[in-house]
Amino acid sequence: MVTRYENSDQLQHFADRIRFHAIKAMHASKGGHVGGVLSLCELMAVLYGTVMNCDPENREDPDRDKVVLSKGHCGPALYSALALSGFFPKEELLTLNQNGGHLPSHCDMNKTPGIDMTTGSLGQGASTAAGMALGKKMLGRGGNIFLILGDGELNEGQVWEMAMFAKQHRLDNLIACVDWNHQQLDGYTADICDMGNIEAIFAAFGFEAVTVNGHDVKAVETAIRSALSAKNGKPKCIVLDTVKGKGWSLTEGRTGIHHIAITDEMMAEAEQEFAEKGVVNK
Ligand SMILES: Cc1ncc(C[n+]2csc(CCOP(=O)(O)OP(=O)(O)O)c2C)c(N)n1
Repeated sequence: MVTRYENSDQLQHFADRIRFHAIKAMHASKGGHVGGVLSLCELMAVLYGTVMNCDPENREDPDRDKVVLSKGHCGPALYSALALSGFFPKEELLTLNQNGGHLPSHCDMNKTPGIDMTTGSLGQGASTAAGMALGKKMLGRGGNIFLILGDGELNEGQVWEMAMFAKQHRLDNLIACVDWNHQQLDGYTADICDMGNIEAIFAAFGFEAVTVNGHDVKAVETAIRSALSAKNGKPKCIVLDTVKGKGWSLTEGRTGIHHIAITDEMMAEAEQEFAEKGVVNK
């Protein structure tokens, strides 16, 4: 049975462990999408640590919850959460992006235990998630689909085709979580193609939408539980106000950290920083 975390301190500690092991994995693979991985860790902790009905022992349950990480370049955050939840040994995290391994840089449902949809081409996970949510409805199945989008990804028109579809089909089992870390590949989202008020746009498309501090595990959990309880025919959107590179002093809030190499020296600094939080190799 997967570990359930009962209070905010435990959930935050789980988020810190997810963060540290994701950094270790990206160091082993000589680099990764560090910024967008680290902004996701509190969401991952809340999903796998408390709210989701999903664990290694019920993978075949057709009524379980599923995750579509549409910003699939941030796979290491999800891999770290899965490994620490018992889907595969955490030592395998160190095989990230190696030929013949189970952990490609972007998510692949045919390679990694616990990955529910193959992603990486931005926008496409939105459509597959809506299709999965509709499938559950058509088959009379329980469970929910958690779709995780990047704020830069919202520039993809396919996301808004999904939004129209989700409203039309009354997909109240679809919860879109937007990692609003304010940056995309090469700059601030507001400078490249500003989406304005993300919550308001999703609301205009017929979603029940809310914005919360994406690094406050209690706020994230409350928003998700509220979304799960409102079976009113409306798809849900939770905009997570986050910081790119969160939780590591070398990257938090900086620019130019979308994809970086992690040197041995940087890793040594991370080991020390996370040891001070009580999070090394646990
Ligand atoms: C269709 C498509 N175009 C371009 C890319 C290359 N790409 C990878 S990440 C990224 C930026 C995504 O920004 P955002 O969604 O904000 O992600 P985050 O900042 O959280 O990493 C781009 C353009 C891609 N993966 N898919």
